[in-house]
Amino acid sequence: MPELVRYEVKDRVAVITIDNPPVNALSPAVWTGIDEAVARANADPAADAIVIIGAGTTFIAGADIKVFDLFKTPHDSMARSETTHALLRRLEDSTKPLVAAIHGNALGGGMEVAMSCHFRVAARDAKIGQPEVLLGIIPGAGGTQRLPRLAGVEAALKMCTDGKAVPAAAAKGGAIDEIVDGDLLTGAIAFAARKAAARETRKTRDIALSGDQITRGLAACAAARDALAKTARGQRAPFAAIDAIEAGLQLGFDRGSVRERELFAECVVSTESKALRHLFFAEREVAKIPDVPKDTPTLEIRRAAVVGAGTMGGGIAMNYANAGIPVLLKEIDQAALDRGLATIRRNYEVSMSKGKLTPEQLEKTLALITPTTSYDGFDRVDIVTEAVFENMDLKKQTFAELGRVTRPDCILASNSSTLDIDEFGRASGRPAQVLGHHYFSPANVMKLLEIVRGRETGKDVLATSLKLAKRLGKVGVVVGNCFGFVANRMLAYYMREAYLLLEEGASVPQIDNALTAFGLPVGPFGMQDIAGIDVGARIRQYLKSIGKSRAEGPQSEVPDRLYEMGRYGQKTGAGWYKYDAPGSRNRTPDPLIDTLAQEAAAKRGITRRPITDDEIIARITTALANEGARVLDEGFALRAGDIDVVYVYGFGFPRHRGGPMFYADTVGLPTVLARVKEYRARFGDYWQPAPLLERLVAEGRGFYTGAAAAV
Ligand code: T1G
Repeated sequence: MPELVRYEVKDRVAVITIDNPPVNALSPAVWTGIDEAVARANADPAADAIVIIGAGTTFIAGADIKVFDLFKTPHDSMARSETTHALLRRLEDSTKPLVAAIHGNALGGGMEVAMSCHFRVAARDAKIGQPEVLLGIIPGAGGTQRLPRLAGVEAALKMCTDGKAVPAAAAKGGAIDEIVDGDLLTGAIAFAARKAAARETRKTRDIALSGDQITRGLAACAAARDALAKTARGQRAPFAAIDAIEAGLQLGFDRGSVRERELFAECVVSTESKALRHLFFAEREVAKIPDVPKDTPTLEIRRAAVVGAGTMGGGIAMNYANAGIPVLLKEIDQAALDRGLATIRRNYEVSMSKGKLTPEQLEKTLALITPTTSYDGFDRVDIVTEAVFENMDLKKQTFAELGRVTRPDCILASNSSTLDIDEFGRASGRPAQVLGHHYFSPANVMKLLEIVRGRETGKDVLATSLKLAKRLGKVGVVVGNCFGFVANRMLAYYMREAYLLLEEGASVPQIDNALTAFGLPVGPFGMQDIAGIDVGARIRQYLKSIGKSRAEGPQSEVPDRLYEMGRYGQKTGAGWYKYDAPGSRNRTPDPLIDTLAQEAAAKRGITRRPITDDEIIARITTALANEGARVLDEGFALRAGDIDVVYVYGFGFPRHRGGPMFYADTVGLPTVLARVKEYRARFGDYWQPAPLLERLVAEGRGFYTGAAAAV
């Protein structure tokens, strides 16, 4: 059994090293090890002071998140928290100076251990933070009580409600006492020895807050609550963090700590926290491809190229330039190229106006994008992303050309959102180098990258794509090659239900508002007006031409009528909504849509009726889960978690609901299946339960749980 907590004495300073790779998480054994080691140091005549440090690349990155699944009731959590709080008080009561030496990250429980030490020194590039709200919990080891005393109430509120890590150097003079340049352990031992010589210790819990600090702190709590009311709708944890900090200000450290434990216990057993913890691990699982070993060799990406400078092509080129990778941007003619470049410059100017970019940085980044109307230089790039019109013949022609003008080991990726990647592989003559890199609009903003695996795509090409996704700041998810892959294949069912609910009696604003209240950033109709109604219409036309449709069941005529009217959405000033002007985001509902819906309903012999928001959510989430079960069963997604990550990053499915598959588990698969059957009886046989859904219910299981009972 490797020693998780090591003890040695150096220059009369006891050095306690936490060694629990990969991130020194606080498992129960680590907690106990720290407790025993500090007690040992206090009793050790050879030591005048104590340093706690992490082995490897980081200090302690928090409690072991997996442990929280053991808490079935708030009581389970309370018992554990009382033990932890008592342990941290013992650290604080150390009679010898106790110093935390921080490198890498001190996060969550790691930061709370550090704050229970008397002093904290850190490497200049270290980070500290309380990211618990990102897991649907709050700091549960005294962080909401000690951080305000060290960093001030305002800073503590920000760190505990947005969960973002802050540079240790920026916290100097507050939570951090000294920045160490050079060897951290040497610097920490010297610092500790100085404190020992001065017989200096300091209990964070005894740092008193003045009346004025408390008054200003309470006002800051109220202001933080108001601000969060807009940004954290439907979530509990950020507000619970404020409640705990406020309790500390009003009741003092000890009773504030009790309130913290109660609030933590409430949060840790919540569905919100289970959903966010699920996503924490699901986001890390997506990078693991069973048949692509971790040590699969990857290709170095030094230069790139993009074919097509439209909305998507331009955004993709920006991703490469933002990552410092020189990129050729090709268009068929100068006019199209100039339009594409103008959009790119406008996007960067918007970032500059928001202070995200300096003029120098703008010009430096733009200089990495080389516009061209020829394939000159394509023989020197490591990857090409094709982003031309979503048309099979045009794309096959492009891949044939790319197969001729690029190096044999060059990766050829397509940004197609629906079409057969293997066709492009065949057209290029080297299918092993071909795969899909499906970005989401706007490509320079949305974090999801669907990496579509073709029948012959090489493992090195897949491994390279996953690594590249991280480098471009994207979350890469490997999916199979079926029509619409994972994201758009399931989206077709989401949109089918939205259109049918409209025909049956709901309105565009009602449906969109129901989904935004559920937690999505935008509803189906607002989303289509942003992406363009024409994009969907052209895909439907292509499918019609090959005798297919995107989703079984009735195809509403309303979106095609809008297309025929030239109402493509924001870009034309009208779509599902009316806009102040083409390109404007200011929208108003348009009664014309209700007329079109009534006409479509009449043609299909439907009697329109009042529809509740609950039915809207139930129909849409059931359609997503049912089709998701098919995608999983057919092997086009490796794990249910991959589907959740696709929807959270591709469409903004609310994180605190865990994604469509996790959400289905919270509803309970027996209920989801019953709904599919109810809808089949009410609306038609196009509602067919996915075989996997039926199997899981029959076996009493969920997508994630052993038991099918609601999570
Ligand atoms: N618990 C368990 N496993 C963890 C973990 C943790 N806290 N942190 C990371 N891992 C695993 C992760 O799943 C992955 O596993 C591997 O470590 C490497 O992680 C009491 C209640 C530190 C910034 O929220 O943000 O303390 O996939 O791929 O990109 O009040 O990990 O290899 O099998 O992310 O270098 C609060 C969570 C906990 C920080 C490093 N702490 N971790 O990023 O590596 S709650 C957090 C991170 C708490 C207290 C409360 C990041 C990182 P595998 P990785 P990375």
